[in-house]
Amino acid sequence: MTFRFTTAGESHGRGLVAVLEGIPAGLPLAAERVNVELKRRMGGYGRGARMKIEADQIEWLAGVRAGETLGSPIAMLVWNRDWEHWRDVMAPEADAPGTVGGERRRQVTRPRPGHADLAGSLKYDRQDARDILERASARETVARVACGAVCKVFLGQFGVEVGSHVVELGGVTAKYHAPLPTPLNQAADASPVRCLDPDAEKEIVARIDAAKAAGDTLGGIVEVVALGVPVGLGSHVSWDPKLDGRLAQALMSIPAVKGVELGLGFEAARRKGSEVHDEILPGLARATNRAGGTEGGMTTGEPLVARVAMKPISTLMSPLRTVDLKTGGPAQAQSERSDVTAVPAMGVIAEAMLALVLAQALLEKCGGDALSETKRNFEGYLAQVRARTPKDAAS
Ligand code: EPS
Repeated sequence: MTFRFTTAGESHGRGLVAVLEGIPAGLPLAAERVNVELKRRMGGYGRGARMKIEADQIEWLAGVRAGETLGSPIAMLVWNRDWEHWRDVMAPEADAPGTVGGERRRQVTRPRPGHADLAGSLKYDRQDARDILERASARETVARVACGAVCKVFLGQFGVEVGSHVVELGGVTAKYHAPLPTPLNQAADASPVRCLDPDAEKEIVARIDAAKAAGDTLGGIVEVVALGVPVGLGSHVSWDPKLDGRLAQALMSIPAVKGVELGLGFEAARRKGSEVHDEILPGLARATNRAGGTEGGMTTGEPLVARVAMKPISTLMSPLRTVDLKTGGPAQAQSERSDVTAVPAMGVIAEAMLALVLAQALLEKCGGDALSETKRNFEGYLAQVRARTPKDAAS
C-alpha cells in the first residue's frame, strides 16, 4: 500500500483539506485525537490576532467509519473562520463583488523579503503576490498537523511517542538536563512558549514583547523527539530510503525552517570520533545517543532527536526595503497582521512531520492492510531482534 499525504487550501480561503493514504484498516480513531493537536498548534505566546479568530477542528470526509479507519484514504476538512472577512478577496469567481477592473481588494505588490512573495510572483507570473502568499502561508500546516495526528495515533499502537520542546527563542537558550520529562508534551505545553526552563521562559516572553513593540519578529530552535522507536526503520541500501535524509526533508519543508540537525548535528563535525560515536554495550544498548537515533540511515532503537531552526517570520510591522512590482520603484514591504513568533507552534508541526515519516517507515518495515496484520508483523520482527540479543545481556 502506498503511503502518502497531501494538503490543499489557502490561508484565507474557504478551508483546508488533508488527505492521508496508507494507514491500515482497524485503527481506532476519534476526531478529538486530531483536534487536540490542532489546538496545540494554535497556541504559543507571540501568535497574532488570527489565532483568536480560528478554532481549528476537523470534519471527517472519508476513510473513517464507526470510530475506525477503513484502510482507504482518510480525508479531513478544516474550515477557515476568517474566510468570512475575505470572501470577496478570495472568491473563485472572476466577477466576485468588489472586483474592479479585474483587480481585487488587498492586492500585494510590495513583496516581503524572506517570504515566497517575489520568487513565486515571478515564477507563476502573477501580478498580485496574494496568489502566492495565500498558499505559502503557514496556515497550510493545519492540514499537516491533522495528518500527523493520525500517524501519532497509529504509532501509539506500537509504543512510539512523539514530543517536542523549545530549546532557543529570540537568542535565549534554555537549560535543561537529561532525561527529558515524560510525557514530554505535558511538561512543554504547560509553558506559554513550550520551554522546559522557567528562567529562559521568562526572558523569552520579555523578548517577544520587546520585538512586538519594535515591529520585529523572532526565530528559534525546537527539539523534536520520538521515544520507543524500534531499531531498523529506514534503510542503508540506497539514498532515498535513508531515514535521516527523509527526516531532514520533512522537517526542512516546514515554512521558515532553515536548518535541521540530528543528534549532535554540526557539533559532531568539531569533535573527535571517540567523542561522537555511541559505544555498544552488552544487550546491544548504547552508552550515549549522540547520533540522535540513526546510523546508516536506519533507526538505532535509541530515541530519535532532531533540532529544527526557524528563521524570524518575514512579515515585519516595521518593514524592510523592497520594490513595488507595479511601479518598479523602491517601497516598503507589505506589513499585514501576523505573528511575532511561531516557534512554539513549529514544534507541534515538527512532531507531525516526524510522525508522518516514522509511520511510513514503520509500514515499510511491517506492511499490513489491517492494523492486526501490522501488529503481528511488528511483534514477529521484535522477536527476531530479541533473538539476536545475547542471553547474558544484563552482565
Ligand atoms: C501567516 C500570517 C498570519 C499567521 C498565519 C501565517 O495569518 P494572517 O495573515 O491571517 O494574520 O497567523 O498562520 C496561520 C493562520 C496559522 O494558522 O498558523 C503567514 O503570512 O504565513
